[in-house]
Amino acid sequence: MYVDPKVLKEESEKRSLDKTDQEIVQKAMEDGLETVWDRLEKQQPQCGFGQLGICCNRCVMGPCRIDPFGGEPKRGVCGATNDLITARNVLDDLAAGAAAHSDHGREVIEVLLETAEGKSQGYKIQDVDKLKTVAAEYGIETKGERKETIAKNLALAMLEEFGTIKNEIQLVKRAPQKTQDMWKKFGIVPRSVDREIVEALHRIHMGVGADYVNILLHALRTSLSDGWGGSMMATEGSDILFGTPTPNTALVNLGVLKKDEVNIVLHGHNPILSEMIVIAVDDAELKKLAKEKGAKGINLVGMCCTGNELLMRHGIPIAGNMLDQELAIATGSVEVMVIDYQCIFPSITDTAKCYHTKIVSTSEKSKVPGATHLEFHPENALDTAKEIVKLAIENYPNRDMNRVKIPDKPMKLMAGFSEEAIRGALGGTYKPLIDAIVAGKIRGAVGIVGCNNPKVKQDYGHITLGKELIKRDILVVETGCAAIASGKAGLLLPEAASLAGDGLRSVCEALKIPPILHMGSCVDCSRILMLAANIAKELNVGIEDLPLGGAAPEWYSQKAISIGAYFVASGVFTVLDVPLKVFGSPNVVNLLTDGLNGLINSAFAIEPDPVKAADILEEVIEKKRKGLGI
Ligand code: BF8
Repeated sequence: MYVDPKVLKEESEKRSLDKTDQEIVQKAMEDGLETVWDRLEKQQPQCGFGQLGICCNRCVMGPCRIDPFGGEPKRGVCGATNDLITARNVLDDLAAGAAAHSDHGREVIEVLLETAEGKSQGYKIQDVDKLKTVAAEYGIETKGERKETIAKNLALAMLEEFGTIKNEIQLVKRAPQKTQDMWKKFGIVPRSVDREIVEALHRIHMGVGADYVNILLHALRTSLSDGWGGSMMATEGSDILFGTPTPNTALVNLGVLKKDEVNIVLHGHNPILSEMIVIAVDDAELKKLAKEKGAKGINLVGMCCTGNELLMRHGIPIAGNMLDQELAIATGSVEVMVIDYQCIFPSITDTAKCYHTKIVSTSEKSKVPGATHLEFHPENALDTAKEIVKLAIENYPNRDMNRVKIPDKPMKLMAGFSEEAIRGALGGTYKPLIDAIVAGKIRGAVGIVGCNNPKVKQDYGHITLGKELIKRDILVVETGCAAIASGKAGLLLPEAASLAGDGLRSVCEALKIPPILHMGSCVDCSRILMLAANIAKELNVGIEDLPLGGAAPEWYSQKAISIGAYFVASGVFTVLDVPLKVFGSPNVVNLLTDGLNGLINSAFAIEPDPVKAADILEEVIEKKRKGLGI
């Protein structure tokens, strides 16, 4: 389809910051492919009541909406006010996000159990040290026990964390005592993962309480059950099964796809699927089959957070972040995109139809019309993984080479900075980092996390904020699509230290590390919590006392609300650049951005401009430094 080159250029530059992405945005437009940006445009203008959080579609007396200018209607049919409707909507979104992370965590622990019992296929317990450390936290005997026995007992204890009468999640005890005391004082210690999520759904039902503050306090408790519960178990269980990440180098952007190899893109979240595909592509017979079909080899690349999992542990190349899923297909070079769940566009099979790409869905929870469904179960995981790889190889001859366009410059990056790896690089203690912070070489640290959102130019928020912070000698740690954005922009390389202030640069140069550290997938925000907790414990303070901040510059997902909330509830001041849907309730806005300070010494800010967001974060960090007397 002919599109004016000027329009192509302007539109692609409006949609994405990265040159390689822009190249494929242009190809997608020329191919006449409908993408997320087109769909966003077709939705304009979006519902103002929805954006303000004051529409309620919870029961069939409604749907209701409140007049945002103070006129009528002031209440829904049931009598709910703008404050209540907004707070319930926030809790609803947050609970969905916490559920998504935690259900992913549960599946990892179930595989750990089946592996311990010898019932799974292809999995092994790889980090025995971590297995023993975590088991000891649960009071499980490790001395002289077989690793399988320890793993079984640990998996059973962790499954207990999901929905029982235990009444307190074990891993919450990893937080500094002062932070735990604060949670106790305000009644937000999470009791179990499922309990908080179910109670959240109960509380948003019509007629269950009308106090927006009480609802939002439960939102904090639910988020803590994710951060210190479901997500943390996902991270720990995955490390035990697949290894705790250590620093490595790899490649990123759509240029990791190959012109002459079978390209398989792994998209979604859970490493229990992607790790098996990693093993399968190494199979000698499948490699031979690929050659027979005319390909030089099999090229496995990641996307979104399952891509981050593979990148962190194996240095497997990553094709991009959330807004790259359609663009990867638009290169015309993808034989199979394997999906599990979360962040996968429901229209992805329609996108694939424009090329030869097959979408393979693998989770019983996440079926997509038009996809080939090869359901993944731990008992025959490797067989299924091989079947998927074979399908991709057999699809290679269907590729139309005339429609292939792959950017030719993948970017190098460094990843693999687990909390253990960072501590290890510092000599087993955070003292050198603390000394650098006390000396003012590093003013503090900020966790930039979360997604892409087509309402923001792809990667612009992440990159602008990241660069602003490092320039101000603030160390940045990242997860999720934020980290992939930084990778594409070359900020995850030690050389990027040249963009940092003098103090941070000198530290990065001495340690040969980038000024922005990739700490993993979204569930690995739990690694950021552990980093903060362990530093706080060395200083004998609470997390809320540390010169730290959080930011989600391009978030879109309910999961990001949960992450933001558990950062704030854990004492990390957090800036959201894309507004939460709360502005229809000044009371809710005040509570989240100010009132929480009085309760938990931390709060949210909402600031769409990433430079101004950096100003806010710097101010908070300097205030916390003052509080610590440094
Ligand atoms: O799992 S992949 S779009 S939701 S940041 Fe955001 Fe990206 Fe999704 Fe977190 Ni990860």
